[in-house]
Amino acid sequence: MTATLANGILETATTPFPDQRPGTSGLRRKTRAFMQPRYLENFVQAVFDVAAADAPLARETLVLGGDGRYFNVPAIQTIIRMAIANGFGRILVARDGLLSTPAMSAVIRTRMALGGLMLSASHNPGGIDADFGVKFNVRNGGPAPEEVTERIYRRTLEIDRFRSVRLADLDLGRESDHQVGATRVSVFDPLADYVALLERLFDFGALRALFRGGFRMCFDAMHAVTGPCAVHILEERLGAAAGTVVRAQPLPDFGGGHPDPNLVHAHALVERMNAADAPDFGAACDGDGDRNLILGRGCFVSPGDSLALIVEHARRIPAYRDGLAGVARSMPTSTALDRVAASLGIACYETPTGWKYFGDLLDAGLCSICGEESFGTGSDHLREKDGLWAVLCWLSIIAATGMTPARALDAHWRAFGRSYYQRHDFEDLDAAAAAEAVDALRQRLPALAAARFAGEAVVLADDFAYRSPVTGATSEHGGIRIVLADGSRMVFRLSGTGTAGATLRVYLERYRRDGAAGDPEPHLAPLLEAAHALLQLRERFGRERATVIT
Ligand code: G16
Repeated sequence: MTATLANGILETATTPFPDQRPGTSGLRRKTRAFMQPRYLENFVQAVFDVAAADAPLARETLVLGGDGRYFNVPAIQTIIRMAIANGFGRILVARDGLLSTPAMSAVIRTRMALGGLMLSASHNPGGIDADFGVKFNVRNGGPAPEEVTERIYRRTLEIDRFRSVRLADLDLGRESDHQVGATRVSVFDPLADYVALLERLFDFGALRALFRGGFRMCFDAMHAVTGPCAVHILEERLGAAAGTVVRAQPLPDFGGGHPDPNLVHAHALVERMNAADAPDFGAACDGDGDRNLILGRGCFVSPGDSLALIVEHARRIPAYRDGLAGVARSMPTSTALDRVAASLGIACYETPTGWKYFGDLLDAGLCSICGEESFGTGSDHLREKDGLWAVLCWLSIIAATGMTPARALDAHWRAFGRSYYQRHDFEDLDAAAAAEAVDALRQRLPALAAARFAGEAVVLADDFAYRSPVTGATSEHGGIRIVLADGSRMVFRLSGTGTAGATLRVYLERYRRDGAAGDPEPHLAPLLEAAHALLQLRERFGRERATVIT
């Protein structure tokens, strides 16, 4: 039932959906779930109610955009009407509704907005039968912290009405300004703030010289949101050859692909980088542009190594010339970063999985660069991970050192040793059975403290808990970790970004001081065997092998 209030605002009665608790990064569900009546509206109204409890919205700006997946534009039009009805002073909508997650963070920070709603399910596929998501970013440009997402969730459980206005769809195809009642709605250029920021961080002149010297790269935009920005920066600004960016046009179904920049889903790029006439450098970004994949000729740079190398060479990049305050990684991420941090004499923080946990460290100036095993790297220039930033870091390292990615990796492993690392994902498990498997392992932790695996004694067996050194906020159940005497680790946790069933992630790391190039698999085999036995993957789920290994 919808009532028209005296001021023309429409108020529609609703009832709660019980499943609107945000996961690792916002609320992700099947597209059809979001398309059912009131589902999107309930969640967005809950976000607005929580925001309004903290600040009068009339003086605030809301940024809106998405990664272009199916349902992006209709959802944006709905949210514009709701944001007007909820009394925002200003709404900034990205042209064509296309905004990457890092660009969203940049715009929030530059325009001093209250925050933004980012419509994306990240690297998950798009389409009416695929995935959709909504993420709320706060004033610092980063994902809402757990305390805020919990308040939003609690609000979704009691919501009984949402607000909207009668308004025709806005033309998002060109930059424009509209006054609707007390709200100014502006359609803005999604590249401007973000590109200007990157230009301040990097030496574009040096990167132009690299391409002028004949350097060749291939960037796979995976038909997702980074395409236009990558063409602009790499081809138009830095002079990379036309056609350097492939699959550049954002499509609602990502061209039928899975916009996840890893060895499995970016296989066309991987094949190209393994071919005889491969370019010097390859990279890809995901659906919303915050993840990155880094490749050299016949060489994959794992996310943990990429993070460690960027930190090792950070002083070669103008923005980090004066050194780093500290660094951070999520707990399951390889400890390669810790060794570089120790050599630089800076702190290395270990946080739960989720970019939101880096926010207060960055805000407090404790951390300059951070990253995760899930192909995310970023710095204090934003409060989100940033795929193109990572690509420009690597181009800067290559330009400054003259090393190929393979040589840079070799030099790194010689200096620091190597963390052989893999993540094994067991997807589409029954959610209750997966939770039970992890619970059963948790119960066994005290006994495991005295066990041995792969010939090494266990030195730590716990369920990761975190306390922010800045705010004191705590977070529990970050993953079960079993650390061995030689520094090897097995970590087990359930993904918080899936939309159906459960994905069990098994992270394996084995450190070798004399580690060198080569496949990590044989080095990790004893840990993999132990992990299978610990979780009884065959007995419980009939699984012999992971669905995806990265
Ligand atoms: C999100 C978060 C990341 C996290 C990743 C995987 O990335 O922002 O911090 O590492 O999910 O989370 P999980 O292991 O719980 O699935 P994105 O790129 O999907 O937004």
